Amino acid sequence: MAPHAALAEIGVAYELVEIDRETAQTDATYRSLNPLGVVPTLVDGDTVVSESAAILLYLADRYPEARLAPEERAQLYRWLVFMTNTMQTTMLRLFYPERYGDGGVAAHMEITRGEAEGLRQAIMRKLGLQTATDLMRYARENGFTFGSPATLAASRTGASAH
Ligand SMILES: N[C@@H](CCC(=O)N[C@@H](CS)C(=O)NCC(=O)O)C(=O)O
Repeated sequence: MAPHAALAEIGVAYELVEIDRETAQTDATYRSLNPLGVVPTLVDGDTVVSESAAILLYLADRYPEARLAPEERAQLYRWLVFMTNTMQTTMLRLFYPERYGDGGVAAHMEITRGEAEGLRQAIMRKLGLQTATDLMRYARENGFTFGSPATLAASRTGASAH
């Protein structure tokens, strides 16, 4: 919804494609754009961006004349990250409680572990990588530092599995 509102505010022409949950989860074409099978995804020519916060930052950079982002970026980053890291994850638990089980702590941990492993596999598959060593090579070749969020996200979970 936020990326949609941002596009409307920018005033650029766009096509809104509604994707239902079932399609997002099962359609191979959609999953090639968004490996987790969730919405939203922005396709802008050859550029594909998922994650609402990333889409908003991308649009702010792409259309500076729309002044979506303040000059002073620190508070923008803070609130965007808070919304997607903290607020959104809490809301997802509210919207999809069944995903977290009703069988106590052990069952909850098992579900969460499976979810973390699913995320790790989706990242590695999307990047075409197998091992943590491949990931380090990928990071080096693409100009990511070890501290960049993408590298950290994949390596945190990846390192323990390889
Ligand atoms: N962190 C992602 C979360 C994406 C997300 O979970 N989207 C929800 C809709 S708000 C979704 O597609 N849910 C369907 C599902 O999880 O099956 C983002 O900000 O884009």
